[in-house]
Amino acid sequence: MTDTITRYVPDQLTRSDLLFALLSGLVGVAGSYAVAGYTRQFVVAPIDALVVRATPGPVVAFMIENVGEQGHLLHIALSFAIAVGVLAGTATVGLLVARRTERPVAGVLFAGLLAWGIVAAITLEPLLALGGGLPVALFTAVGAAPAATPGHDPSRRRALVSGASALGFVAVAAGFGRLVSGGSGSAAESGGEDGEVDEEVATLMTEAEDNSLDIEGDVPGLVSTFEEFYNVDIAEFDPDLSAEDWSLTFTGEVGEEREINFEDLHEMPTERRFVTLRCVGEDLNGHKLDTAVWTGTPIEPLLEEVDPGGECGCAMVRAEDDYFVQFPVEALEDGFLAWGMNGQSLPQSHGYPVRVLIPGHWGETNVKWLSEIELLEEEMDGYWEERGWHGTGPVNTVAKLWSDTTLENGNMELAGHAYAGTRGIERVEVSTNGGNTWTDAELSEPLPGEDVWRQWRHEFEPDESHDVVVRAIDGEGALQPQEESGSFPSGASGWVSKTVNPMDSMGESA
Ligand SMILES: Nc1nc2c(c(=O)[nH]1)N[C@H]1C(S)=C(S)[C@@H](COP(=O)(O)O)O[C@H]1N2
Ligand SMILES: [Mo]
Repeated sequence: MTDTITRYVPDQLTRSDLLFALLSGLVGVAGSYAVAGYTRQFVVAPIDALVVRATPGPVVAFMIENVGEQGHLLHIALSFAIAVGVLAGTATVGLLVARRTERPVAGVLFAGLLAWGIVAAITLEPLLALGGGLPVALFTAVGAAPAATPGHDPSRRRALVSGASALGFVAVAAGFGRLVSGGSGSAAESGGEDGEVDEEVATLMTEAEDNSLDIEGDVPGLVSTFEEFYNVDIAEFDPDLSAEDWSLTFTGEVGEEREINFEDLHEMPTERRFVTLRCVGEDLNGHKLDTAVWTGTPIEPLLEEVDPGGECGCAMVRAEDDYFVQFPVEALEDGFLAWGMNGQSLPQSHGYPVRVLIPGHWGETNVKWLSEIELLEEEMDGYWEERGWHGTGPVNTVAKLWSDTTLENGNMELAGHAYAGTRGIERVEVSTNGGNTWTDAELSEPLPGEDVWRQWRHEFEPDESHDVVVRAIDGEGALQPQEESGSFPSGASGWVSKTVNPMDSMGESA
């Protein structure tokens, strides 16, 4: 007979403590997701931004060229792991405090406060940070609760039950978080949902449809839909801005600093323009090339008002996601501040509420979530240039071979788009014999605007297999260079080629 039941409180961390710490980290991240959704207020978001910024340039370039879109998955997985690790760390410290002071409550409070503080500090959302802090405190409490009897260690059963409830919590939190981010009515959903397309845009969209060639194969039209339009972001989490709070400042070497808001912008003369964007990082025959009808206002009058100075005649354009790119004021003067896309407000992923469009230059100059235009004294590297890219200049000329299809009449149809920035496209030539002879392809009528792609199509009677090559001639009469290079650092070059066979009629282009 024992007279008293002494409580068994180890003062070292046990293996099950570490398990509880890990569970705490998991539920902390899940809790943060439950209240914030997949937004910038989610604890993983700022960590991901840091990871992205800390990744060395050559690694980023390698990922873009070789891993492509899946590269995002890698850094987001790493960021998740870091978030779980950090919150598990706070629980570990809490459990240590509980053991050492023999006061579980102190440990739990410590862990909860620390977790809340860290989430609040990195997301700058003290209230939403409770979503991360409370679950950590809860699971630390379960882990810190003293076992009832010596010798009989119930931690295993407790761990099992807690593990199961943690999983349950994560699942519920995930469902809830999806509701929050899906139903927040944030800018993410504003594109395409805020009503009527104005008449001028509608006319342009109709013109684009009328000009589109009759292509049997799977080739996008002359205007890309929101779903089709490619996306390149430095961060996984887009800034979630409101038009009312948005402003643009002109700073640095200016005669007069100036700040304009969304209303000011709308009072400027409004224009609608077709503009094509192409990413310097895309493969030669890749699909990071798209066109929209944009609504906005020219930058030049605004620039004139601030009276830009500075030795280099160059500007750093900055954005709310800490993106920055530097290029000549001369290019900026031709630019456009856009708040509309295909007749809707900009979707969040394309820069809501305001983005820059620079005609004829690589995609990276088209700054989304614009915040500041700084006139510089001397040239500085932008975000991508720091990572070795040369992507601020004019685009390379390219003719894409996006489809080869055997038609019902037995003929073969080749089709795609061609783009040369502000030089324009004058001709697309197709060879079906490996470049021995060339034929002009059918071209879509040019759309209004100085920076718009064209569609091309070519139909021929195939024998067996054909080595198809396509090349464009730009509006200045220059032939698309034949010399091949990868996209890094200054854009892919060469002629797109593919062996096509009428037998495998469903053939897809390389
Ligand atoms: N603020 C910001 N602007 C940005 C980027 C970015 O990551 N952040 N990416 C740039 C790059 S590399 C390209 S190719 C285009 C892509 O624009 P889209 O996502 O609207 O197609 O935006 C450019 N503007
Ligand atoms: Mo890009």
